[in-house]
Formats: sequence, C-alpha cells, structure tokens
Amino acid sequence: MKLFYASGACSLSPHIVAREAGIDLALQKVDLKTKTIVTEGDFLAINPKGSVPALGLDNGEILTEGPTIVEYLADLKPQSGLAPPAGSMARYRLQEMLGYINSEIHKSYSPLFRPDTPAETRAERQAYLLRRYALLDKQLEGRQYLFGDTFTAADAYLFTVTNWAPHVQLDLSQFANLQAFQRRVAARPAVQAAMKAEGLIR
Ligand SMILES: N[C@@H](CCC(=O)N[C@@H](CS)C(=O)NCC(=O)O)C(=O)O
Repeated sequence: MKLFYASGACSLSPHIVAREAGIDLALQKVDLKTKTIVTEGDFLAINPKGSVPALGLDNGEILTEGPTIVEYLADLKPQSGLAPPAGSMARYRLQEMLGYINSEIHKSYSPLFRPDTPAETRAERQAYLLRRYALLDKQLEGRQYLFGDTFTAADAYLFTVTNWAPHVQLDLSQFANLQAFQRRVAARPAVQAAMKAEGLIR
C-alpha cells in the first residue's frame, strides 16, 4: 500500500498508525501547493480532493479521509489494539473521538495556517480550540492515552494535530495532561520512526 502524505500534515496520523501496527507502507510525498507527487505525477489524478492523507490500496483503490484510513489500517491488525472490534461500544467511542478531533480540532487549525486570516477570526479560532482542548485535557487526567493505557488510532491523530500548536502561536501550556500526553506519544518508537521518515526530527 502507498501513503500519500505531506511532512507533518494530518497524514502523519495514519503514518504513525501503520508503523504502530507493523504495516509497511510505501511513502509518496505530495506537494500540496502544486498538487503534485514529488517523485512524479499529478496528485489530483490520484485524489481529486487534493488533500492528504490518501491511501493507495493494493487493488488500486484510493481511500481518503484520515479517520477512515486509520480505522482501515487498524482493522488490518486487530491484535495491535489500535482500534477495538467493530460494532463494540469501545469502537463507537473511538469513532466519536476521531470525529471530534477531525471536526473540532483539526479543522479549527486550518484558518490559523493561512496568512490572510483576519486577526479577529484568528483570535476566535484560538479561543475555540482552547475550549475544545479543555475537554481533552480532562479526558487525559490520570490516563496515559485518551482511552487509558492502550495507545489507539485516536491518540495518533490527537498527537499529530496538537503538534501544530507552536506553528500557529497557540499556547497550550495550561493543559498539563495534554502536554504530558504529547511527550509520551512523541517518545514511542513508532512515532519517532514516522517523524524521522518525514524529516520532522533527526
Ligand atoms: N477531510 C480530510 C481533510 C484532510 C486535510 O485537511 N488535509 C490537509 C493537510 S492536514 C491538506 O491536504 N490540505 C491541502 C488541501 O486540502 O488543499 C481528512 O480529514 O482527511
């Protein structure tokens, strides 16, 4: 399988999940500005949405949308614990969390990355993110990961998007549980390997 990714973008989440699950992916770097695949080719021909992540399956199909891709990868290796069994209440809790991170956290960052975003919108989005993070910080209280001691696909996603905070001057220092979580996830060997492969750390 191939993962179409951009360094440090939300595609880091499925990249981490694949490494945690022991799934070997061929990495295909995408230039999001020009919508080209860095080695060769038109990314829009692969994914008309123009966004990463996209997963190229061995049968030629392309799967998009980060939350779906991580569930797909996790289900290939159920013993990894990255996603609880489909249909279980624990699985719905994971999906609930992936949806929350996708719509409330991930997408709230987008205007903060655009240089032409008005200061008022920027301040509103930052305040919105702080309110949303407050709930996650509470969820992490007394826990290693979002659902306890087991690292799941939701942890990979939360880690990935929260790494963006310093790049958009979002101060999350008031959230001690979240800060500890970020450090804990960053130290995982699979996360280190994924970040190295994307050129984010040495
Ligand atoms: N709905 C998609 C959105 C993915 C997304 O926002 N990707 C960003 C990078 S983090 C991207 O590719 N942006 C460039 C673009 O959409 O043109 C998902 O949740 O996977």
